[in-house]
Amino acid sequence: MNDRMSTTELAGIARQARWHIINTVTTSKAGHIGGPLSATDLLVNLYFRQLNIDPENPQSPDRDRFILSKGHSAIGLYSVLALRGFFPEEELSTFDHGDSRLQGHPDMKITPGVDVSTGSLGQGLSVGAGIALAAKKQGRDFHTWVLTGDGEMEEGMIWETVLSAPRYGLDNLTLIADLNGLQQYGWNVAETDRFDRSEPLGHVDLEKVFTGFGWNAVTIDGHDYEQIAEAFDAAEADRGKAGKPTVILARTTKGHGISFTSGTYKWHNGVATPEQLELARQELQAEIQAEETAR
Ligand SMILES: Cc1ncc(C[n+]2csc(CCOP(=O)(O)OP(=O)(O)O)c2C)c(N)n1
Ligand SMILES: [Mg+2]
Repeated sequence: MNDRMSTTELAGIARQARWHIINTVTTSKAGHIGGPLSATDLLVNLYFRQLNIDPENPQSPDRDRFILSKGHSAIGLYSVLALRGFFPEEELSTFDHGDSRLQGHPDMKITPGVDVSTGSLGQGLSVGAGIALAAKKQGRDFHTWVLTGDGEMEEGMIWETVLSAPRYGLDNLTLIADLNGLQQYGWNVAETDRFDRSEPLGHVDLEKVFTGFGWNAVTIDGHDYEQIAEAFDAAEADRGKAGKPTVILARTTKGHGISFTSGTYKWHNGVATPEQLELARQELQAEIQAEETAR
């Protein structure tokens, strides 16, 4: 959005989105929770502050593009798209039904606002690089953003694009890495601890690696709205100038925003009990009330 929203307003939207995520997955009785919740603040800042998009005209050729490469977090994207006006919020209750426009993984052919179909991890960055390269060739001035998971970044295809994107000077491409330190289970490192929770990329100095490959790299707290805004603005300001792509290494917490889903691989996916759903509602609602009192 060009008329920029305040941090307080954005945080309020994020709480609504988080409620939609857990409530929708509970209603549909299937879906992912932890990945959508770790990415919510990044998605809200993109869709309500950064992207040049028009919900009334989702196919505009010069719109900014967004690729949710970690497609299993679809309900996070759908919640934000609904709040942004791409389709009615009530439609979220059809999530993952056979005849719904809101499938378990994003489908660009049926869902307004979805630019690329994803779900098979590892592919979104190369698609984003292709779109960014095409934009350069066609002289179009828009930005392409890609969001990956940290487990996803174990996929080799990611690194093929990390290697090649600087070669094409793709300063119109920004990768946001959702570094929540967890994936579906963990690594099978020992029989006694099948679900080792070590970070997928915890042993890697990602800033050094990306910089070495020729990228701009910045590390932020992916739940801090000032840091998110600053990193997004800087990446966008580089378009047409820097001659290299940017990676935003966003440190996040899986399941962020709800006490019992926060910081555990066990809520990678799952369905809340009625008691858990009520607790989540109270926590998100309580925060909304506290914020309103503070205004
Ligand atoms: C190619 C591929 N392999 C496996 C899966 C199954 N899968 C879905 S989510 C997931 C874990 C992803 O972890 P991460 O990228 O860290 O995502 P997040 O923590 O943000 O949920 C896996 C293995 C998949 N969708 N695609
Ligand atoms: Mg992860």
